[in-house]
Formats: sequence, structure tokens, C-alpha cells
Amino acid sequence: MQKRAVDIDTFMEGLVARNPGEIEFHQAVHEVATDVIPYMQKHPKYLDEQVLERLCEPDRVISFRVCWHDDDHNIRVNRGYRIQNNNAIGPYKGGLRFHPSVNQSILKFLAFEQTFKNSLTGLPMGGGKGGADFNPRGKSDPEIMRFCQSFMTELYRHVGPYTDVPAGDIGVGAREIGYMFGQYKRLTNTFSGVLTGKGLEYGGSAMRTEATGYGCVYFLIDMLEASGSSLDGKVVVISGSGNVATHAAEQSVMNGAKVITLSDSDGYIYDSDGMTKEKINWVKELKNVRRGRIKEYVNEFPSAKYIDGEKPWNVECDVALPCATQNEITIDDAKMLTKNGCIAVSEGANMPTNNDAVQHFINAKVLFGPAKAANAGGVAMSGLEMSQNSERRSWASDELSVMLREIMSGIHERCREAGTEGDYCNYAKGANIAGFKKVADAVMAFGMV
Ligand code: NDP
Ligand code: 2IT
Repeated sequence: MQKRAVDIDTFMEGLVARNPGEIEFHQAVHEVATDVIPYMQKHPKYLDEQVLERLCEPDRVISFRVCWHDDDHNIRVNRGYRIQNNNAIGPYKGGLRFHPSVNQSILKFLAFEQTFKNSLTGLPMGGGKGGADFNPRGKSDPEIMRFCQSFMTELYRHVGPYTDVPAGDIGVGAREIGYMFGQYKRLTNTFSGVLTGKGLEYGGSAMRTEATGYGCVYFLIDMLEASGSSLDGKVVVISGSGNVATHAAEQSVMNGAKVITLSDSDGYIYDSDGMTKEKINWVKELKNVRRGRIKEYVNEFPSAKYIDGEKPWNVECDVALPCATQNEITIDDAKMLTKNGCIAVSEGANMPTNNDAVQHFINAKVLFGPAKAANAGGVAMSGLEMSQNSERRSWASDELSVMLREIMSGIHERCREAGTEGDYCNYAKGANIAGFKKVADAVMAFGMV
């Protein structure tokens, strides 16, 4: 049964009992509640109105069967989801993830986080997330298309440009968005901004592809500058080699940093010479066109090394950018990073650092950019894609770049305002409180709903 947010332990006891086994969801709520409960105690109107209790119960959890034919004519069955967490400040908004690990717990954590992230951008977007336990790895193009069409054949009735606007996430990029948009258009006979991350030919926004990774580095630059430092000359370790990782690498290099690692779920590459724009473009082509693995990097660039089965966190660096998936930095990884001199972490992925590791970074006064702030550039650009679709026009990429930069600085400012404690800014706390306040005030305006 639900328990009042009088203190963190009582509240979490109720949440765990009510959502059994959903460990990622428990983790994400715990991380937010640790900062928000003391804040509510200072502002008891939120406690009286049970706002946190209400935000922890999604508006709607939709789960459905997705059947599709593989190339050998076998019928395959997957499970699809859309979690509509909260639409107090705008239509539900958040990505779709296709990965075999997808389950209700992971999508509930992502939809919960998305609610605060979207609030922090300053744009009118609520929080949602969806996806399926479908594994795109090794699937042919026609298999991907049939899966996406079948997925949208159920999802279409739950989404819409003023209701819920999905986008990409792990395993969902331009190709998948194209197939899903085509199916939505066919089923509804409407051409609308129902998805973001669309191709530029059919209503997509310039800069959307780059926005998450670039935004993550802008947030990093703002943290470094606020502490009197800069990114120029810093050694950067990055995990992942997908959309977020490659664009974080690109923006780091553009700011004079030396990027020495990328990874995938099989292992990581270590390039002691540092990556160049050309090398990063080669990785983008490897992942997006040839659908290859990061270990192939060392065939093309033989001075680099491939380390099988490991994560890059034991490599000496100044900055770490986790850009692959949740819980990829454990307490041991965090200790290794600080021992090796890491001074800043900016989260490109969602919840890549587990709660103990976050506490370690904060105690060690590492500049720590939490996901809901540092990776909000992607959804912010999605918000701008929605604006362009509503206006039936598109803005130029240089205009959008300026807007992205300003949005990231605004998020950084909001976090600093709510998170500064003496000479250290606890950005995680700042992001939780600033993100919570706007949604909470809107929820209260509606009365008891
Ligand atoms: P992609 O599918 O483009 O790339 C994902 C990368 O992460 C791949 O290199 C993948 O390797 C690796 N990865 C995925 N799962 C695991 C795992 N369980 N263990 C180790 N590595 C893994 O996804 P994105 O780059 O879009 O997303 C990366 C992260 O960024 C996610 O946490 C996502 O939620 C977050 N994010 C994405 C946004 C966006 O706009 N795309 C916006 C904000 C956050 P492999 O090929 O081996 O699976
Ligand atoms: O986690 C995220 O913010 C995303 N996957 C992007 C969501 C979006 O709607 O652009």
C-alpha cells in the first residue's frame, strides 16, 4: 500500500511493496525522493497534497502484444509498452527503446525520470517512455520494418501530437522512426507531428540527431567553467558508440578535448592518439549503415586497442561521459575513476551511475551532471521539432544550435540555483528540486486528479 512521504524510509517501503520487483523504478524514485522529501518538508503544501505519491503512480501503463513474421516465416511475439507517467505540463513526451532487457520496471524508471527532465528544459512537455523487448541486433531491414509496423499498429491509438509524442532511444533511430511514422500516417490518414526524430524530408528537425550528445558536452562545459576550468586539453573517456556517444565525442573534440574510448556491450576501444572527427564519422557509418561492432575500429585504426568484455572506467581520464545504458558505473567503477583523477562526469545515458556511485562522486566533490539535466538536449530539440511541426515550418540548423546552447545553459543555471551548497554545486539535488517544483505546482493547480 502507498505510504506517505513523511520520511524516505517509510515512503520507499510503501513504494517497494506497491511495485514489487521493479528495482530500476525503485532506484530512480529513491534518487529523486532523497532530495525532494527534505524539500517538501520545508514546503509542506507539497506534503499535504501528496504530490510525490501522485507522481510515482504513472497516469497509465499500457502493455500489448506485438506479433511479426521473421524472414524464415516464423511468427515471433514480443511485448510492447507505453508508460504515460505525467502530462501536467504538456503532452506525454519521451523515447521508445527496443532492447531485449526492456521490461515494465525499466520503462517506469525512464518515464519517471523523463517527467523531471522535460520540466527542466523549460518547454511544455510531460513525461512518458515506451518500447519493446525486441532485439534489433542481427535483424534484417525487412524484419525491422515488419516489427515497427506491427508495434505502431497497436501504439497509434494511444499517441497523437497533442496526446503523447514518442521519439527514439536505444535501438530506435532514424530508420525505425521512419517505419513507425509511415505506419501511423497510413493508419490514421493524418500527417502530424506524432513522433520526433523524423527525417528532415518529412518534418524532422535539424540538430535533433546531434542534440543529446552535444547538449551533454555543453552541460559539462558549463560545469567546468563555473568552477574556473575548461574542457580544452582534457582527456575524456566515453562509453557507448551509438547516437549519444558519437555526438558527445564529436562535441568534445570540437572543444579541444582528447577522446580516447568508445564501447558497446561487448567491450571497449582505447585509442591513445585520441579520436578525430574523421574517426568519429567512421564509427557513425559503422553503427548506422553497416550495423557493425566497435571492435572493428582496431582493424581500421590499428594503433588502437580493443579490450573485450570490459567497461572503460579503469582508463585514466579527466572526464567520464557514460553514454550507453543504466547502471554502467558502479561504486567500484566510481572509486577507480576518482582514484585516477577524474574531476567531472556528465551523464549522456539515463541513470548510468548507480546511487552509491552518485553519492561517491558528490562526496568526492566531482562535478557531476545528472542525466535528467545533462542529457536533456535531445528531448529539448524534440520539443523544438514539435514547435516547428505546429507552425508548419523548419528552422535553420544555426538557429537551432543557438537555441540548444541557450536551453542547456538555462538548465545548468536552474540546477545551480537549487543545488549550490557552499563552494560545491550538487547538480543532482539541483536537478531534482528544480524539475520537481514546476511539475508539482502544475499538479496542484488541477486539484485532486
Ligand atoms: P543507441 O542505440 O544509438 O546506442 C546505444 C549504445 O549503448 C550502443 O553502443 C550499445 O551497444 C550500448 N548499450 C546498450 N545497452 C547496453 C548494455 N546493456 N550494456 C552495455 N552497452 C549497452 O542509443 P542512444 O545512443 O540513443 O542511447 C544511449 C543512452 O542515452 C540510453 O541510456 C538512452 O536512454 C540515453 N538517451 C538517449 C537520447 C537520444 O536522444 N537518443 C536522449 C537522452 C538519453 P550494443 O550495440 O552492444 O547494444
Ligand atoms: O531519454 C530521452 O530523453 C530520450 N530518449 C529522448 C526523448 C525525446 O522525446 O526526444
